[in-house]
Amino acid sequence: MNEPKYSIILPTYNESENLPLIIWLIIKHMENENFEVIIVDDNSPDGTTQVAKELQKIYGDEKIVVTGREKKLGLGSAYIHGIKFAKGDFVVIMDADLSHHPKFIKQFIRHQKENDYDIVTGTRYAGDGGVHGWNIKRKAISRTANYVTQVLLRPGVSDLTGSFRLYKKRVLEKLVQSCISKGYVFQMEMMVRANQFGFSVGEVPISFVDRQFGESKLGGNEIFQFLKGLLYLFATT
Ligand SMILES: Nc1nc2c(ncn2[C@@H]2O[C@H](COP(=O)(O)OP(=O)(O)O)[C@@H](O)[C@H]2O)c(=O)[nH]1
Ligand SMILES: *[C@@H]1O[C@H](CO)[C@@H](O)[C@H](O)[C@H]1NC(C)=O
Ligand SMILES: [Mg+2]
Repeated sequence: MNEPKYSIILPTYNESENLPLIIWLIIKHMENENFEVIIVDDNSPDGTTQVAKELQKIYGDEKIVVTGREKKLGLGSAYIHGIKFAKGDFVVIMDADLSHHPKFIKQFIRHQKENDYDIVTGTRYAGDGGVHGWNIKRKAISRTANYVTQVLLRPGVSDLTGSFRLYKKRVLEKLVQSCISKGYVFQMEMMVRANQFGFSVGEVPISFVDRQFGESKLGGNEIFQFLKGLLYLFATT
């Protein structure tokens, strides 16, 4: 096949209720594309790995790759782990909790092709983009994190803390090698570094919908780590 291949990395922790639906939606919306899904599950106590393996039986191990670590080691390192298994020319990173709708992936692909972008990022903060289902506090945290980063680092991208993106694989590899932060600040650092390296970034407005099942892993410590990471980047770039 001459079509480019897309590797979709899905990091999961306690996503057993969401996984069957997100996989079904990906397969539905990636019709006619050459792709694989790489599930990176950190031995979730709710049995996500077992669900992933069942899905692998249904859809085949060409389409669904199941991998992970012994314990919860964080989102940033889950991406790094997943990339090692990616056989595609492009990597799509998205959450598994249905906050990122797979229907947008084809828009990312189309936009990437138009200008040969190195990265296409979903944005909640431009065009028709938006956030649904978050309370005021969570909206404020996200907006503030985004705004403060815009002011301090001027990366030229409207959504810095989102994680729904498409990357050329070699670009993503270079970025993860050069990123030092872990946790939530990682998404933001990736865009700051992309800007430094001169990678081209396209944007596609997305609607982000808060999860219906399971719990968010964002807590006070993540917010503290984000601020620490942001100040570190501000001081060093
Ligand atoms: N493998 C792995 N996945 C994680 C970890 N932390 C979060 N995730 C997954 O990363 C995605 C985003 O996490 P989520 O808790 O929804 O964050 P939020 O949307 O910012 O509240 C989801 O698919 C989670 O299951 C982790 O430590 N390891
Ligand atoms: C994961 O699920 C288990 C029970 O299935 C629960 O005890 C634990 O707190 C959950 N962890 C997170 C981070 O959601
Ligand atoms: Mg979420």
